[in-house]
Amino acid sequence: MDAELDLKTLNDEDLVLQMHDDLYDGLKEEIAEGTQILLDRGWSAEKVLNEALVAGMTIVGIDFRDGILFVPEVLMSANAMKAGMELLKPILSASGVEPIGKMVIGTVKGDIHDIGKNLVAMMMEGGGFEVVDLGINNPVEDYLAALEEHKPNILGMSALLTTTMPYMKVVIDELKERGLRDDFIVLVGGAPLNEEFADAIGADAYCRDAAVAVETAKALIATKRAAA
Ligand code: B1M
Repeated sequence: MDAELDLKTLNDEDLVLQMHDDLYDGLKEEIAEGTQILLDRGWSAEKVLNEALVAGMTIVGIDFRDGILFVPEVLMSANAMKAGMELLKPILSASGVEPIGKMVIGTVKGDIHDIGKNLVAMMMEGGGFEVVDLGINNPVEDYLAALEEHKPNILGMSALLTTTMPYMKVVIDELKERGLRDDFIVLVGGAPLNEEFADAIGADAYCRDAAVAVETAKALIATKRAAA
């Protein structure tokens, strides 16, 4: 008979490994508990995020690619990851300073992946930006309406599929067509993208991860303000 494992009894290293297993198994409550234990032990939110959650999701991604895990299981892993992220959100998004700029961000049409986009939104808030999150599966009309309504400095787009990443160009081309392209800094990100792709579609920059998104946003806003 299996005795229930008390996560608190594990040392940091074993707890992180256990969390990778729990993420793989889609165990939401255990992931929330493990996240809280690491925070209580003095781990920074970034360290918990990268070493326990993102690293665990990378293992899930490999087995998903190799046909060992399927959509329902990966959805459970994603939900477990979100339970951990909920606890990190207040820490990552606390900046306490006047917003230095505004960003509208959304995952493009046809794409429902939102974990990375949510992380970018949290880290941007933590970096002092106001963020308007459009969620997933956004057609060009949604981006245009949000840009019109919120008048941000930055448009951020996320895509996780090779089949949906070209849609970013549809959005940028529409901005050009309407003479609006230069009104916004356009940042793009998502696992299948790279710098050449961002250049080819006419974005201002590709952001490898959420931390790079914050740095890039700050740098490009400063340059734009200096030039104005
Ligand atoms: Co999807 N999926 N998925 N999936 N899924 C991938 C992306 C895949 C690489 C898995 C694989 O085969 N190894 C593969 C894509 C292959 C390809 O196109 N080349 C894939 C596939 C094929 C699919 C389906 C087609 C599967 C199917 O139905 N047969 C399907 C498509 C659904 C759709 O969108 N229409 C599908 C579905 C799903 C789930 C619903 C089950 C679930 C999503 C749940 C959710 O998001 N709520 C899911 C998941 C979880 C994944 C993996 C395993 C993990 C993605 C993730 O959350 N990573 C993924 C494998 C992988 O990427 N390793 C996979 C963690 C996250 C923190 O990283 O999203 O890269 P990431 O975000 C980073 C950076 O990329 C960057 O910063 C983030 C934080 O550091 N970033 C930005 C992201 N967006 C940014 C925007 C910016 C800046 C930076 O704007 C400024």
